[in-house]
Amino acid sequence: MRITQQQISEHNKNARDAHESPFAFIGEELEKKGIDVDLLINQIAIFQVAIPSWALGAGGTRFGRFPIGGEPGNLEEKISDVGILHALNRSSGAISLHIPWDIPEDTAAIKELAREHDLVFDAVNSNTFQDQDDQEYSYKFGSLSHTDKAVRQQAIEHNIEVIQYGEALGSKALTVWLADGSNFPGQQNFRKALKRTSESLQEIYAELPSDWEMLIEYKPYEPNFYSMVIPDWGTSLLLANKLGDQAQTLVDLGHHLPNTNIEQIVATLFLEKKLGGFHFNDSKYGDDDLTTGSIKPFQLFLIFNELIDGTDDCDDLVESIAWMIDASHNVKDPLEDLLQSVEAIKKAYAKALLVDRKRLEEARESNDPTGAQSILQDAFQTDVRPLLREARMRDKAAADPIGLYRDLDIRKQLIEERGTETIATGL
Ligand code: AOS
Ligand code: ZN
Ligand code: ZN
Ligand code: ZN
Repeated sequence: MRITQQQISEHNKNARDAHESPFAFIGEELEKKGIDVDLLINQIAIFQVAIPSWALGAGGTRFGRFPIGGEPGNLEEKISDVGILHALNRSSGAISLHIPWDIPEDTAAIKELAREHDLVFDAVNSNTFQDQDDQEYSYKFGSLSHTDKAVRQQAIEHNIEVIQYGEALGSKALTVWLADGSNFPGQQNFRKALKRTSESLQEIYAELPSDWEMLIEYKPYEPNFYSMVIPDWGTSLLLANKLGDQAQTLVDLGHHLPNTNIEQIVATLFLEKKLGGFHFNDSKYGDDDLTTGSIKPFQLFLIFNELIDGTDDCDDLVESIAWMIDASHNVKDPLEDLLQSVEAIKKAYAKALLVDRKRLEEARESNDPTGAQSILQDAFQTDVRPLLREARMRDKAAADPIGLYRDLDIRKQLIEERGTETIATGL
């Protein structure tokens, strides 16, 4: 299943009329403010968000799973699905793999397939939160923090193997998310568990290629509900600092307790040059993994605002951070959901680019909270959709990615190709 350039240009031809006047309007408004619209569109266009291989199928909860059919059953099909997304939006040019769910049998062929879809491989993810059939020791009571050296060793070796797969594919980062923790007070010696984790990470870090990064994710709860060994950004940062320059913190937006000021965490990590990457999603309660921007779009904008505020060069910013989605879907078509997430991320980025930084800083320096708020709101309330649409059309992507996805009945075609009883490996 491939989308042709012909299908896209026909769709765009039909969309052009409705696009012209809103685009002309915002273009004029921004030029009046002294903003270079072409530069802005270019900045929007180059921003790419990696798609996690595990978000391409219907997720589910422990209560049930409702397959939607046509889900990718192997790595080739997952790459093809991300290829569909990237053809539609030219903004999802990378895939983040998960080992062992996505073991590439023939790395050369997989690399070639990705190249055909214009995709690169983003961070590779290790998995020490599940037991695999061929595995000697169980992770029931932890992995890198386990009391038994043999279990820790197995988990260390798995991570090193993941790096090797990643190297063969051209990835440049390993993301480590640990489920390790405890369910009951007294169950685990906090100090020993953290020390063992730090030592295990050290052994993995020693095998990291010199141009790689290790991204350490944190999470306050789940699957352990009393304590997690890496519960928060402070612990992640502490571990990363001990490891060295190549180790960084990864911020998954869903991994905070309610009302946490995530933008401030982001600002601090960025200041310390320790912000390695994001797992974008949204949440109402916890690690809900909902569509990015569906609940708290203002928070997303504020996060980008901090990043842009803390950098001199937005092109460098885009290059230096791993931008990934981490999501799971129960009721939506996952491909539509991912298109919405990417759009929301780029909208937040575009709005943050519009903030009048000079005036904002003046308002801050003169202690004018009303002025500062107005400046942020002015950017946040701007309808940037015509800019994103223009960026896509210039890039030969679809004016309306979900519209075209539906017009072409892509899900139906995928079901015809792969069947209705499909299960995508993943969460
Ligand atoms: C788990 O909650 C974390 O968000 C992980 O980043 C991710 O969901 C997992 O690695 C996917 O397998
Ligand atoms: Zn995550
Ligand atoms: Zn998560
Ligand atoms: Zn999540």
